Amino acid sequence: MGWHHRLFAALLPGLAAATLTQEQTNGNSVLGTAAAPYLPKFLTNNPLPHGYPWGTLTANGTDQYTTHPTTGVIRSYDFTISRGILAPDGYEKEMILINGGFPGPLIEANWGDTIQVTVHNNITGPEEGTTLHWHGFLQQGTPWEDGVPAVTQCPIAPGASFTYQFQATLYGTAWYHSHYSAQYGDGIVGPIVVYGPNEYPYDVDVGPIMLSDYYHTDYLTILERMLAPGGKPEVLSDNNLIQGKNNYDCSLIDRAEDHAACVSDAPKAEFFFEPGKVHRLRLINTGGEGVQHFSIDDHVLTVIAYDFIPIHAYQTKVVTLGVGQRADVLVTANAATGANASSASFWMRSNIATCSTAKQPYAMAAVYYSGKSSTGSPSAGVGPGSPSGSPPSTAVGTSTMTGPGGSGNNNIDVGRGGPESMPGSSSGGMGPGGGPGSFGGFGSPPSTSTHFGSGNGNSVGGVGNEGSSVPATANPDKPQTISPRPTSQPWAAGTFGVPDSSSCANDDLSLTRPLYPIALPPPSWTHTFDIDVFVNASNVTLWKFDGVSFRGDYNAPTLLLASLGNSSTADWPVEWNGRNLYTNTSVRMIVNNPGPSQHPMHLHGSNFYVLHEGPGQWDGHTIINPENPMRRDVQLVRPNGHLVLQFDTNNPGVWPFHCHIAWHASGGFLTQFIVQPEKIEQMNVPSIMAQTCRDWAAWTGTHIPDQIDSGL
Ligand SMILES: [Cu+2]
Repeated sequence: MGWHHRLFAALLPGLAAATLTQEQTNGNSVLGTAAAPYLPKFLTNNPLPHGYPWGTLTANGTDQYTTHPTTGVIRSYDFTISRGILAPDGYEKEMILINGGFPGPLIEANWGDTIQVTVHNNITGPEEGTTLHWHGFLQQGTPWEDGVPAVTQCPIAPGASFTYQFQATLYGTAWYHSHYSAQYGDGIVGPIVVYGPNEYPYDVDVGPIMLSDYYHTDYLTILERMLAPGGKPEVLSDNNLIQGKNNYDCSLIDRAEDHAACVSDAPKAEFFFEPGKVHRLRLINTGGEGVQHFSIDDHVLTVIAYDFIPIHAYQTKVVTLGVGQRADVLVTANAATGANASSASFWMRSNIATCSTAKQPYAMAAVYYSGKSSTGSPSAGVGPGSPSGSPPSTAVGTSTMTGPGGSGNNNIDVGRGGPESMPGSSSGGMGPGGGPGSFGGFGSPPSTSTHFGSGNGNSVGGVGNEGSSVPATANPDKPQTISPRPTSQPWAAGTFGVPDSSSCANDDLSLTRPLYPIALPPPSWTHTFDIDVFVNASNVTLWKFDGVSFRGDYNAPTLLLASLGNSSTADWPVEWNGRNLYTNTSVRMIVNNPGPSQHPMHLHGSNFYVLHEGPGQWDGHTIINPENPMRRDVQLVRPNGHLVLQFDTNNPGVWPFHCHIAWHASGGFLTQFIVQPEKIEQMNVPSIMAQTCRDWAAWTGTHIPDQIDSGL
């Protein structure tokens, strides 16, 4: 219990019904606040042949599976994973955090760079193993870097470190998460952006926007209840977050059972648009179960990529994302024009009302047209020109991007830090050396900074500005920084309007075509994978996939066994649910879902082709766009429906294929493929993999790991 101190007691002594600071809600993360920077078009500390890290390669002219740049640049990150207490939605939760923040740090790289992340497992009180999985990365030639315990590695033992290193051969938007049990539900998640060529121009990269259902109960307790005799396989989420933020009505808590501290007025996330400009938003469903329906009031979304696949752009009012899926969308800030546009604001929404087991399915965040240069606190009039603060509300965004060198022409040479650092935007931007945390323009009344705390470097800019206007009673819609808060209405008013699309499937496959076309090859093997839920002899409800309920052995990673020549699945325990694909070239998978819940199906090591999806059973021959079928790494199979996928078995390794709902994977919903076993045997597996297993074996020699689930 040493780590188990109370956040509010420690940080908010005697404070009643106050607004929480960013440090209290999200720790060291600044995502979803004014302090989060816009992203550049690419990182410039690279070789730049022909002006770009990727030279002359293009999105629509490059087969990314065979051609990618190799820059030789290594992007290094250092992650320390440890327990901590935060209140992302106002409810105090014991979490497991990366570098003290939720969400975890943003990883950035250019296409062709090598990403290197050293992970220190400092989880104590109690100790646990961990691994990190780099979702969407193909790990060609480095299958042991995939971060799946019991498959590609032994867990990183408590006190030990492990350095992942892999190349970004695809580009776009992705994320990382712990793949150890359902551990990422306690906070081990973060975004990844890989910059690459764009077919569709934009002005401002708003960066990752993480959409996530959220559970007040720690993952291990959830699993213990779910996997108890007589337990139910469905888990109800408590809230829905955008960028790890939302608020929660603490009066909903059953105080007879739950004594956690809770403040109802936790701030929502905030994003900043520039009037008239085109913005790129990188949406990621980082949740445990929920299907997110994302929209922005009064703004049409142009989808330009799904997962790591650039597609022919199409427009929609709502984007549907199952767990693990990403969408890159362009949004033009044209819903308010004229002199007052820069004071306009709108709600961003993400709903999990119709396809998910959610107690509170509505996530909202504020979008301000004030731009970023005025971020800190627009109503306080920040900026070099107003060091002592202008009268409240007069300076909102007026200084934003009015210079001749605004973000409209930054297609080529945007440096780190984004548009506000552009030469030419100095009329409104921070001066040289002036980050959002360094200005002194707190022009608001003295009371604003009383709860701000001294020396809180994370709660930069606007966080301090709102305290003055916090009403005595909590306002659940109150944003963190700025007034006026949005008053916009959802696209179709009413509970089940457009933002609550009743679809539990992804958008129509005929709408989505990859920019670089690849025709569907003939399958060398076709197999039907049935989804089944059953009650075992101990009265525990589990999942079966392809006839088996998976359970892995942390001490015997299958990839490492295969590298030693043990790839005969007949010799493996049945519950490893392994399948050797031998010399297959392309495997077709028909997934049948006879149940009432959707499942986001995720394949490691390859992007699959999506051949067909729909209700009931496949007719056995209809394929959507066979000359250029959609490719992805996650695709929803709808309730009482089918999904037909196919992947080329050209990446040697052992690759899981599973439902990405954390609770379903824990319940055994996973299979694994051995791809090109003879090539695996020829690979030189780094000796650190064996050492990691020795460290894990040593730790488990004196500790009994609490593997109550499948392990994944
Ligand atoms: Cu599932």
